Amino acid sequence: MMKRPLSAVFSLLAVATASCSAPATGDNRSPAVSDAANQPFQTEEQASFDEPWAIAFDQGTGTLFVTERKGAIRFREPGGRLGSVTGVPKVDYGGQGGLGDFIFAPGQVSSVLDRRTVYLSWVEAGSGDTRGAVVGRADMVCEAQSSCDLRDLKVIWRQQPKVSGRGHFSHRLVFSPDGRYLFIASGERQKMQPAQDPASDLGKIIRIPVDSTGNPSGPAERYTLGHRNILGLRFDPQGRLWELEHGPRGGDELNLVQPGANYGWPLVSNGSHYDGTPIPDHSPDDGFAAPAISWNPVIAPGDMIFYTGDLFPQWKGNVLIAAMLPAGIVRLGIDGTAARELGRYPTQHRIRSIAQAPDGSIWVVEDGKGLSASRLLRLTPAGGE
Ligand SMILES: [Ca+2]
Repeated sequence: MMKRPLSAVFSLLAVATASCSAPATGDNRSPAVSDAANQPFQTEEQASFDEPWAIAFDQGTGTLFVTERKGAIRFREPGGRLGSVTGVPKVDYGGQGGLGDFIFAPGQVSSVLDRRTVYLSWVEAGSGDTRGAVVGRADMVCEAQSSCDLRDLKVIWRQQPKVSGRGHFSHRLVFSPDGRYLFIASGERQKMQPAQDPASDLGKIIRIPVDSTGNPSGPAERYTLGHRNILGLRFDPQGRLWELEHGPRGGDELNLVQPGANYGWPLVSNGSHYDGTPIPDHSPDDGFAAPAISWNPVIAPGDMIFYTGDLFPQWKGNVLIAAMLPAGIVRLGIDGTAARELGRYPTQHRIRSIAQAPDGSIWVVEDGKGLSASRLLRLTPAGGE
Protein backbone atom coordinates (compact mmCIF):
# COMPACT_ATOMS: atom_id res chain seq x y z
CA MET A 1 0.00 0.00 0.00
CA MET A 2 1.11 3.56 -0.64
CA LYS A 3 2.01 5.58 2.40
CA ARG A 4 -0.05 8.69 2.99
CA PRO A 5 2.76 11.29 3.01
CA LEU A 6 3.91 10.23 -0.44
CA SER A 7 0.38 10.53 -1.86
CA ALA A 8 0.24 14.11 -0.69
CA VAL A 9 3.51 14.92 -2.42
CA PHE A 10 2.37 13.18 -5.61
CA SER A 11 -0.84 15.13 -5.89
CA LEU A 12 1.08 18.39 -5.59
CA LEU A 13 3.49 17.28 -8.28
CA ALA A 14 0.69 16.21 -10.57
CA VAL A 15 -0.34 19.82 -11.17
CA ALA A 16 3.08 20.76 -12.54
CA THR A 17 3.68 20.39 -16.28
CA ALA A 18 6.65 19.04 -18.16
CA SER A 19 7.59 22.53 -19.32
CA CYS A 20 7.57 23.98 -15.81
CA SER A 21 10.93 25.46 -14.86
CA ALA A 22 10.21 25.91 -11.16
CA PRO A 23 12.85 24.54 -8.82
CA ALA A 24 12.39 20.98 -7.66
CA THR A 25 10.09 20.69 -4.69
CA GLY A 26 10.17 16.93 -4.24
CA ASP A 27 11.41 15.22 -1.14
CA ASN A 28 14.93 14.31 -2.19
CA ARG A 29 15.23 11.71 0.52
CA SER A 30 12.74 9.51 -1.28
CA PRO A 31 13.69 7.78 -4.53
CA ALA A 32 9.97 7.36 -5.19
CA VAL A 33 9.40 11.00 -6.03
CA SER A 34 10.24 12.54 -9.37
CA ASP A 35 8.88 15.97 -10.05
CA ALA A 36 7.86 17.21 -13.46
CA ALA A 37 10.64 19.80 -13.67
CA ASN A 38 13.19 17.08 -13.18
CA GLN A 39 11.81 14.19 -15.21
CA PRO A 40 14.21 11.33 -15.90
CA PHE A 41 13.09 11.42 -19.53
CA GLN A 42 12.55 13.88 -22.33
CA THR A 43 9.58 13.52 -24.65
CA GLU A 44 9.31 14.03 -28.39
CA GLU A 45 5.97 14.05 -30.16
CA GLN A 46 5.96 11.58 -33.06
CA ALA A 47 2.40 11.67 -34.35
CA SER A 48 -1.13 11.99 -33.06
CA PHE A 49 -4.12 9.67 -33.29
CA ASP A 50 -7.83 9.86 -32.57
CA GLU A 51 -8.90 7.90 -29.48
CA PRO A 52 -5.99 5.47 -29.58
CA TRP A 53 -6.31 2.37 -27.39
CA ALA A 54 -3.34 0.10 -28.02
CA ILE A 55 0.18 0.51 -29.39
CA ALA A 56 2.47 -2.34 -30.44
CA PHE A 57 5.88 -2.43 -32.12
CA ASP A 58 6.74 -4.83 -34.88
CA GLN A 59 10.03 -5.83 -33.27
CA GLY A 60 11.81 -6.66 -36.54
CA THR A 61 11.31 -3.28 -38.18
CA GLY A 62 10.39 -0.87 -35.41
CA THR A 63 7.13 0.05 -37.09
CA LEU A 64 4.57 1.04 -34.47
CA PHE A 65 0.93 0.01 -34.88
CA VAL A 66 -1.87 1.93 -33.18
CA THR A 67 -5.52 1.02 -32.80
CA GLU A 68 -8.13 3.77 -32.74
CA ARG A 69 -11.33 2.93 -30.89
CA LYS A 70 -13.67 3.96 -33.69
CA GLY A 71 -12.23 1.10 -35.76
CA ALA A 72 -8.99 2.08 -37.50
CA ILE A 73 -5.48 0.65 -37.31
CA ARG A 74 -2.68 2.99 -38.32
CA PHE A 75 1.07 2.67 -38.25
CA ARG A 76 4.16 4.79 -38.04
CA GLU A 77 7.34 3.65 -39.76
CA PRO A 78 10.67 4.35 -38.01
CA GLY A 79 11.34 7.25 -40.40
CA GLY A 80 8.06 8.88 -39.42
CA ARG A 81 5.91 8.02 -42.43
CA LEU A 82 2.35 7.10 -41.49
CA GLY A 83 0.26 4.36 -42.99
CA SER A 84 -3.00 2.58 -42.42
CA VAL A 85 -4.34 -0.95 -42.31
CA THR A 86 -7.30 -2.08 -44.42
CA GLY A 87 -9.60 -5.01 -43.75
CA VAL A 88 -10.31 -4.01 -40.13
CA PRO A 89 -13.61 -5.51 -38.95
CA LYS A 90 -16.64 -3.37 -38.14
CA VAL A 91 -16.67 -2.57 -34.44
CA ASP A 92 -19.43 -1.58 -32.02
CA TYR A 93 -18.15 1.82 -30.94
CA GLY A 94 -19.34 3.68 -27.87
CA GLY A 95 -18.71 4.02 -24.16
CA GLN A 96 -15.50 2.11 -23.50
CA GLY A 97 -15.99 -0.10 -26.54
CA GLY A 98 -14.74 -0.22 -30.09
CA LEU A 99 -11.49 -1.49 -31.48
CA GLY A 100 -9.21 -2.80 -28.72
CA ASP A 101 -5.89 -4.57 -28.62
CA PHE A 102 -3.46 -5.48 -31.41
CA ILE A 103 -0.52 -7.86 -30.99
CA PHE A 104 1.86 -9.86 -33.15
CA ALA A 105 2.35 -13.61 -32.96
CA PRO A 106 5.68 -14.22 -31.21
CA GLY A 107 8.90 -14.94 -33.07
CA GLN A 108 8.28 -12.75 -36.12
CA VAL A 109 11.46 -10.70 -36.33
CA SER A 110 12.21 -10.32 -40.04
CA SER A 111 13.65 -6.95 -41.04
CA VAL A 112 11.10 -6.54 -43.82
CA LEU A 113 7.49 -5.87 -42.90
CA ASP A 114 5.89 -8.04 -45.57
CA ARG A 115 3.66 -10.50 -43.76
CA ARG A 116 2.77 -11.00 -40.14
CA THR A 117 0.29 -13.01 -38.10
CA VAL A 118 -1.64 -10.61 -35.89
CA TYR A 119 -4.38 -10.77 -33.27
CA LEU A 120 -6.86 -8.06 -32.49
CA SER A 121 -9.78 -7.56 -30.15
CA TRP A 122 -12.89 -5.49 -30.61
CA VAL A 123 -16.49 -5.15 -29.50
CA GLU A 124 -19.20 -6.92 -31.45
CA ALA A 125 -22.92 -6.17 -31.21
CA GLY A 126 -25.28 -9.00 -30.26
CA SER A 127 -29.03 -9.30 -30.40
CA GLY A 128 -31.10 -6.60 -28.76
CA ASP A 129 -29.02 -4.07 -26.91
CA THR A 130 -26.15 -6.44 -26.09
CA ARG A 131 -22.51 -6.66 -27.03
CA GLY A 132 -19.34 -8.48 -26.16
CA ALA A 133 -15.63 -8.61 -26.84
CA VAL A 134 -14.24 -10.81 -29.59
CA VAL A 135 -10.71 -11.76 -30.64
CA GLY A 136 -9.62 -12.40 -34.20
CA ARG A 137 -6.55 -13.75 -35.93
CA ALA A 138 -5.47 -12.43 -39.32
CA ASP A 139 -2.63 -12.48 -41.80
CA MET A 140 -1.43 -8.92 -42.23
CA VAL A 141 0.08 -8.38 -45.67
CA CYS A 142 2.03 -5.20 -46.41
CA GLU A 143 2.59 -4.99 -50.16
CA ALA A 144 1.88 -1.35 -50.97
CA GLN A 145 3.68 1.68 -49.60
CA SER A 146 2.06 3.00 -46.42
CA SER A 147 -0.59 0.30 -46.48
CA CYS A 148 -1.16 -3.11 -44.94
CA ASP A 149 -4.17 -5.38 -45.36
CA LEU A 150 -5.74 -7.85 -42.94
CA ARG A 151 -6.60 -11.09 -44.74
CA ASP A 152 -8.33 -14.29 -43.68
CA LEU A 153 -9.55 -12.65 -40.50
CA LYS A 154 -11.12 -15.32 -38.30
CA VAL A 155 -12.84 -14.79 -34.96
CA ILE A 156 -11.18 -17.23 -32.55
CA TRP A 157 -12.97 -16.23 -29.34
CA ARG A 158 -16.26 -14.60 -28.37
CA GLN A 159 -16.96 -13.33 -24.85
CA GLN A 160 -20.08 -15.09 -23.55
CA PRO A 161 -22.65 -14.08 -22.61
CA LYS A 162 -23.19 -10.85 -24.51
CA VAL A 163 -24.77 -8.34 -22.14
CA SER A 164 -26.05 -4.76 -22.11
CA GLY A 165 -23.80 -1.80 -21.42
CA ARG A 166 -20.61 -0.47 -22.97
CA GLY A 167 -18.02 -0.83 -20.23
CA HIS A 168 -15.33 -3.14 -18.86
CA PHE A 169 -14.56 -5.19 -21.93
CA SER A 170 -10.86 -5.37 -20.93
CA HIS A 171 -9.91 -7.46 -24.03
CA ARG A 172 -6.15 -7.15 -23.59
CA LEU A 173 -4.16 -9.86 -25.37
CA VAL A 174 -0.77 -11.42 -24.68
CA PHE A 175 1.12 -14.50 -25.82
CA SER A 176 3.02 -16.75 -23.46
CA PRO A 177 6.77 -16.46 -24.09
CA ASP A 178 6.86 -19.99 -25.57
CA GLY A 179 4.17 -19.01 -28.07
CA ARG A 180 1.91 -21.92 -27.08
CA TYR A 181 -0.92 -19.94 -25.46
CA LEU A 182 -2.85 -16.77 -26.15
CA PHE A 183 -4.21 -15.10 -23.01
CA ILE A 184 -7.23 -12.80 -23.13
CA ALA A 185 -8.41 -10.44 -20.41
CA SER A 186 -12.20 -10.68 -20.27
CA GLY A 187 -13.71 -7.88 -18.18
CA GLU A 188 -16.83 -8.20 -16.03
CA ARG A 189 -18.84 -5.76 -18.18
CA GLN A 190 -19.86 -3.80 -15.05
CA LYS A 191 -22.09 -6.73 -14.05
CA MET A 192 -20.04 -7.69 -10.95
CA GLN A 193 -21.44 -11.12 -9.85
CA PRO A 194 -20.65 -12.97 -13.10
CA ALA A 195 -16.96 -12.53 -12.19
CA GLN A 196 -17.55 -15.31 -9.63
CA ASP A 197 -19.58 -17.53 -11.98
CA PRO A 198 -17.33 -20.26 -13.39
CA ALA A 199 -19.74 -20.71 -16.34
CA SER A 200 -19.44 -17.09 -17.54
CA ASP A 201 -16.54 -15.48 -19.42
CA LEU A 202 -17.11 -12.21 -17.59
CA GLY A 203 -14.40 -11.26 -15.08
CA LYS A 204 -12.00 -13.99 -16.22
CA ILE A 205 -8.62 -14.46 -17.83
CA ILE A 206 -9.02 -16.81 -20.78
CA ARG A 207 -6.30 -19.10 -22.15
CA ILE A 208 -6.35 -20.52 -25.67
CA PRO A 209 -3.78 -23.09 -26.87
CA VAL A 210 -2.39 -22.31 -30.33
CA ASP A 211 -0.46 -24.43 -32.82
CA SER A 212 2.64 -23.49 -34.79
CA THR A 213 0.52 -21.62 -37.35
CA GLY A 214 -1.00 -19.46 -34.62
CA ASN A 215 -4.44 -21.07 -34.89
CA PRO A 216 -6.30 -22.40 -31.84
CA SER A 217 -5.45 -26.05 -31.20
CA GLY A 218 -8.01 -26.61 -28.46
CA PRO A 219 -10.88 -24.98 -26.61
CA ALA A 220 -10.59 -21.72 -24.70
CA GLU A 221 -10.44 -22.25 -20.95
CA ARG A 222 -11.22 -19.92 -18.09
CA TYR A 223 -7.84 -19.67 -16.44
CA THR A 224 -8.63 -17.38 -13.47
CA LEU A 225 -11.72 -15.66 -12.06
CA GLY A 226 -12.82 -12.76 -9.88
CA HIS A 227 -11.50 -9.90 -12.03
CA ARG A 228 -13.08 -6.51 -12.65
CA ASN A 229 -11.58 -4.51 -15.57
CA ILE A 230 -8.12 -5.68 -16.63
CA LEU A 231 -6.22 -3.18 -18.79
CA GLY A 232 -2.66 -4.45 -18.31
CA LEU A 233 -1.69 -8.04 -19.13
CA ARG A 234 2.00 -8.91 -19.53
CA PHE A 235 4.60 -11.57 -18.87
CA ASP A 236 7.61 -10.57 -16.78
CA PRO A 237 11.20 -11.37 -17.83
CA GLN A 238 11.02 -14.62 -15.80
CA GLY A 239 7.97 -15.80 -17.71
CA ARG A 240 5.32 -15.09 -15.09
CA LEU A 241 2.01 -13.53 -16.09
CA TRP A 242 0.76 -10.37 -14.32
CA GLU A 243 -2.46 -8.43 -14.68
CA LEU A 244 -3.35 -4.86 -13.76
CA GLU A 245 -7.00 -4.04 -13.15
CA HIS A 246 -9.26 -1.18 -12.19
CA GLY A 247 -10.93 -1.29 -8.81
CA PRO A 248 -14.12 0.64 -8.08
CA ARG A 249 -13.60 3.76 -5.90
CA GLY A 250 -10.08 2.78 -4.89
CA GLY A 251 -8.75 -0.73 -5.18
CA ASP A 252 -6.82 -0.71 -8.46
CA GLU A 253 -4.55 -3.74 -8.22
CA LEU A 254 -1.62 -5.59 -9.74
CA ASN A 255 -1.84 -9.38 -9.48
CA LEU A 256 0.48 -12.25 -10.23
CA VAL A 257 -1.67 -14.60 -12.31
CA GLN A 258 -1.84 -18.18 -11.02
CA PRO A 259 -3.95 -20.81 -12.80
CA GLY A 260 -7.29 -21.41 -11.11
CA ALA A 261 -6.90 -18.55 -8.65
CA ASN A 262 -9.85 -16.38 -7.64
CA TYR A 263 -8.97 -12.67 -7.39
CA GLY A 264 -12.05 -11.84 -5.35
CA TRP A 265 -14.13 -9.31 -7.28
CA PRO A 266 -16.82 -8.32 -6.31
CA LEU A 267 -16.69 -10.08 -2.92
CA VAL A 268 -13.47 -8.40 -1.79
CA SER A 269 -11.63 -5.29 -2.95
CA ASN A 270 -9.31 -2.76 -1.38
CA GLY A 271 -11.71 -0.08 -2.62
CA SER A 272 -15.38 0.68 -2.07
CA HIS A 273 -18.38 1.00 -4.36
CA TYR A 274 -18.90 4.34 -6.10
CA ASP A 275 -21.87 5.11 -3.83
CA GLY A 276 -19.60 4.68 -0.82
CA THR A 277 -20.82 1.20 0.16
CA PRO A 278 -17.85 -0.59 1.69
CA ILE A 279 -16.45 -3.85 0.30
CA PRO A 280 -14.40 -6.16 2.55
CA ASP A 281 -10.68 -5.68 1.93
CA HIS A 282 -8.48 -8.50 0.72
CA SER A 283 -7.22 -10.38 3.78
CA PRO A 284 -4.71 -13.21 4.14
CA ASP A 285 -7.21 -15.97 5.03
CA ASP A 286 -10.23 -15.13 2.86
CA GLY A 287 -9.40 -17.69 0.19
CA PHE A 288 -8.86 -15.09 -2.53
CA ALA A 289 -5.57 -14.23 -4.20
CA ALA A 290 -4.45 -10.89 -2.77
CA PRO A 291 -2.88 -8.21 -4.97
CA ALA A 292 0.87 -7.67 -5.09
CA ILE A 293 0.08 -3.97 -4.69
CA SER A 294 -3.13 -1.96 -4.69
CA TRP A 295 -3.95 1.74 -4.87
CA ASN A 296 -6.43 3.86 -2.99
CA PRO A 297 -6.80 6.52 -4.31
CA VAL A 298 -6.65 4.99 -7.74
CA ILE A 299 -4.13 5.43 -10.55
CA ALA A 300 -6.63 4.42 -13.29
CA PRO A 301 -4.21 2.25 -15.26
CA GLY A 302 -4.49 1.99 -19.04
CA ASP A 303 -1.70 -0.47 -19.78
CA MET A 304 1.69 -1.64 -18.53
CA ILE A 305 5.01 -3.09 -19.68
CA PHE A 306 7.94 -4.80 -18.04
CA TYR A 307 10.88 -2.68 -19.14
CA THR A 308 13.79 -4.77 -20.50
CA GLY A 309 15.76 -2.25 -22.58
CA ASP A 310 19.22 -0.73 -22.22
CA LEU A 311 18.29 2.91 -22.68
CA PHE A 312 17.02 3.21 -19.09
CA PRO A 313 19.34 0.68 -17.40
CA GLN A 314 18.17 1.63 -13.90
CA TRP A 315 14.61 0.64 -14.85
CA LYS A 316 15.41 -2.85 -16.13
CA GLY A 317 12.87 -5.35 -14.82
CA ASN A 318 10.56 -2.60 -13.53
CA VAL A 319 6.88 -2.32 -14.36
CA LEU A 320 5.94 0.91 -16.14
CA ILE A 321 2.25 1.74 -15.94
CA ALA A 322 0.33 4.09 -18.23
CA ALA A 323 -1.84 5.99 -15.76
CA MET A 324 -4.87 8.15 -16.42
CA LEU A 325 -5.81 9.53 -13.00
CA PRO A 326 -3.59 11.22 -11.99
CA ALA A 327 -2.05 11.36 -15.45
CA GLY A 328 1.45 10.01 -15.68
CA ILE A 329 3.68 6.98 -15.61
CA VAL A 330 3.93 4.87 -12.46
CA ARG A 331 7.04 2.73 -11.95
CA LEU A 332 7.07 -0.41 -9.81
CA GLY A 333 9.78 -2.78 -8.66
CA ILE A 334 9.00 -6.48 -8.35
CA ASP A 335 10.59 -8.49 -5.54
CA GLY A 336 9.48 -12.10 -5.70
CA THR A 337 5.70 -11.95 -5.59
CA ALA A 338 5.53 -8.47 -4.03
CA ALA A 339 5.52 -5.13 -5.81
CA ARG A 340 6.27 -1.64 -4.57
CA GLU A 341 6.02 1.76 -6.12
CA LEU A 342 9.38 3.33 -7.02
CA GLY A 343 8.38 6.43 -8.91
CA ARG A 344 5.64 8.57 -10.41
CA TYR A 345 6.20 10.83 -13.37
CA PRO A 346 3.31 13.23 -13.95
CA THR A 347 2.37 14.01 -17.55
CA GLN A 348 0.31 16.73 -19.15
CA HIS A 349 -2.42 14.37 -20.36
CA ARG A 350 -3.81 10.96 -19.44
CA ILE A 351 -1.64 8.12 -20.74
CA ARG A 352 -3.61 5.30 -22.36
CA SER A 353 -0.98 2.87 -23.58
CA ILE A 354 2.76 2.17 -23.33
CA ALA A 355 5.26 0.13 -25.35
CA GLN A 356 8.98 -0.47 -25.53
CA ALA A 357 10.67 0.14 -28.90
CA PRO A 358 13.41 -2.18 -30.18
CA ASP A 359 15.97 0.54 -29.29
CA GLY A 360 14.81 0.59 -25.65
CA SER A 361 13.01 3.93 -25.87
CA ILE A 362 9.60 4.07 -24.23
CA TRP A 363 6.61 5.13 -26.28
CA VAL A 364 3.29 6.22 -24.88
CA VAL A 365 0.07 7.41 -26.39
CA GLU A 366 -2.26 9.85 -24.71
CA ASP A 367 -5.92 9.14 -24.03
CA GLY A 368 -8.46 11.42 -25.61
CA LYS A 369 -10.88 12.13 -28.39
CA GLY A 370 -9.47 14.19 -31.23
CA LEU A 371 -5.94 14.29 -32.59
CA SER A 372 -4.75 17.17 -30.43
CA ALA A 373 -5.65 15.26 -27.26
CA SER A 374 -3.91 12.04 -28.23
CA ARG A 375 -0.25 12.48 -29.00
CA LEU A 376 2.19 9.65 -29.55
CA LEU A 377 5.32 10.43 -27.51
CA ARG A 378 8.79 8.92 -27.51
CA LEU A 379 10.58 8.99 -24.14
CA THR A 380 14.36 8.93 -23.94
CA PRO A 381 16.64 9.65 -20.98
CA ALA A 382 16.78 13.31 -19.99
CA GLY A 383 19.90 15.04 -21.26
CA GLY A 384 20.16 12.97 -24.44
CA GLU A 385 20.76 9.34 -25.25
CA1 LIG B 1 -8.82 -8.54 -6.22
